[in-house]
Amino acid sequence: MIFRQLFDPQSSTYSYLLADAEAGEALLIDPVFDEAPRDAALLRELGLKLLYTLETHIHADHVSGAWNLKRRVASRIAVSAESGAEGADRYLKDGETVQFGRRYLQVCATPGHTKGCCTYVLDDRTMAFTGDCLLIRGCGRTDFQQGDARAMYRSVHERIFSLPDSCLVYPAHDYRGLMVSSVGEERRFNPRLGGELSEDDFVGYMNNLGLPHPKQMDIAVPANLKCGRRQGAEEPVESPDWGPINLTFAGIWEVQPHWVQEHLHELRVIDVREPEEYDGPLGHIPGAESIPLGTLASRAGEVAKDLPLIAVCRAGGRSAQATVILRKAGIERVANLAGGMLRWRAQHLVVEGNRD
Ligand SMILES: N[C@@H](CCC(=O)N[C@@H](CS)C(=O)NCC(=O)O)C(=O)O
Ligand SMILES: [Fe+2]
Repeated sequence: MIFRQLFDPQSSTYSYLLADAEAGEALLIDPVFDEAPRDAALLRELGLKLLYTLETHIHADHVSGAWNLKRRVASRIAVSAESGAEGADRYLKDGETVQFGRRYLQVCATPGHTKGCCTYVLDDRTMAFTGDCLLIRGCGRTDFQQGDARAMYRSVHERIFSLPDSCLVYPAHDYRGLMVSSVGEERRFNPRLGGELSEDDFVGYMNNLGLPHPKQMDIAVPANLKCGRRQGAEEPVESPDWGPINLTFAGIWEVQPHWVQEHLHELRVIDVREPEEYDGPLGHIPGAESIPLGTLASRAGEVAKDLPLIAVCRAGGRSAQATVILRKAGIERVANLAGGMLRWRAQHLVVEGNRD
């Protein structure tokens, strides 16, 4: 099984990718709207088909990535039937399972933070995705969105603490950077819900949290009641208009060699290898301008901006850094040639100055 914990620093949200590697099928729990390009890149690079995005609840602090991913990678949207959200492809009920390849998640209703909260438990009960119900040494607040401290106490004790002690707990947020806990650990050490603390102790604690409302609440809740369909975001996916440029999971805008060859006359190619490599055995792309990487930052001003720029090096590493330098210099239409001259040559594309 493939498992990735992904973090959105703006809202301190964790998203979780689970996939059956052999079947190539994936689920993504609690995606974040603005992280959809990153998530789509990871799916593409790992060769995974995203079957469903799943929400643990209607988030109040960030817009869900469910709808944004649906329009990018044609995933379906699953939310709890109790959530009140409209526009989902599937409404989940307690006990139901969501399959990916030969694995599945089981839906476990854990209301309290919101009425429709659920925890997703992996088939072998080794992992539980608790949303904002049980957090690491904490729990979600219960003072808005039909929050109910008594319901939360029961959800945690009856539904989560009844899982094996070794079951790992993965929450939707952590504001201190903690990443994972376990049922046994939280049963003993959770300062609100663990040890001998009673339901009344818990309610007393929760009634005195005194937290300000999340800053994004007025934007997030209405959008999430439409599965993350943000107002004004009706247009197709925003992407560079000058070519088939992909953002990698590493955060680099990249373009494939064949397209570059076919469009050489409408591009400016910057070769950032050393001069002896430019004139070396691999040759260079016809018309490529030689600006070694070490001099690029100081020479970025002399690069003509009339055409989009393609950065090239031997294998695509130094030129990736070149795109970062050029973007920092304010040039937006720039992409890295994937695989560099090595892939260019392997695909028998046109070169000049080569010695073989
Ligand atoms: N400062 C954060 C607050 C986020 C917040 O209130 N988070 C909720 C989950 S949606 C919560 O339950 N927090 C628990 C806590 O902070 O202890 C923001 O403005 O977004
Ligand atoms: Fe929440």
